[in-house]
Amino acid sequence: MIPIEITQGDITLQQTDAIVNAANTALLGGGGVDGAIHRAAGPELLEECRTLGGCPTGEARITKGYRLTARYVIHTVGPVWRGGSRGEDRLLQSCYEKSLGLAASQAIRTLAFPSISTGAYRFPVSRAAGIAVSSVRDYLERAPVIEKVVFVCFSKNDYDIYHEVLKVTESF
Ligand code: AR6
Repeated sequence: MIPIEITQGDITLQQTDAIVNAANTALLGGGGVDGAIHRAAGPELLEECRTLGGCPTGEARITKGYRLTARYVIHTVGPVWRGGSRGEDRLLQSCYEKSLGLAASQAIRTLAFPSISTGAYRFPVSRAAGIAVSSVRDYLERAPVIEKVVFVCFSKNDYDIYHEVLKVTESF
């Protein structure tokens, strides 16, 4: 059984070792989940982010979690949706893989993801959920060092979509 869970709520309240932030290339905060994580972690998070020099789309960087319960924040930059033929799927998959790779290298055992790129960056949520679930599943099969991944959906609608995707892929 692959250890993937889906929950509805606020990712800043997760009790996992690390939470993933859907950031932008500057890594200096923003709206949506990025804003919520920076508010909850406190100003030291921005200070550390300033030392990182940004992050390209599809890559990930790690910082401490400061006032969060999570000990680490993994910042990844999802693609802006531009119709689907500009490498968006591959870049989104890379966000999940790079985040998991960083987590594994830091001995992080439990990790929570938001629905990367599906807010301000307008990636269609069903398509993004399919990529999220298959990327995480493939990675966990190859690298079982991660014990649990939680997808934290902000809305009930997103929660239902992720659930459906997980159910469909589990039956294969
Ligand atoms: N917990 C979990 N999910 C959340 C939370 C929260 N507290 N708040 C929002 N979401 P978005 P993106 C959901 O826009 O599309 C930022 O300004 C939200 O409902 O946060 O990757 C960055 O700085 C949606 O389902 O990220 C970038 O500039 C999901 O998180 C840009 O937005 C992602 O929405 C990144 O855009």
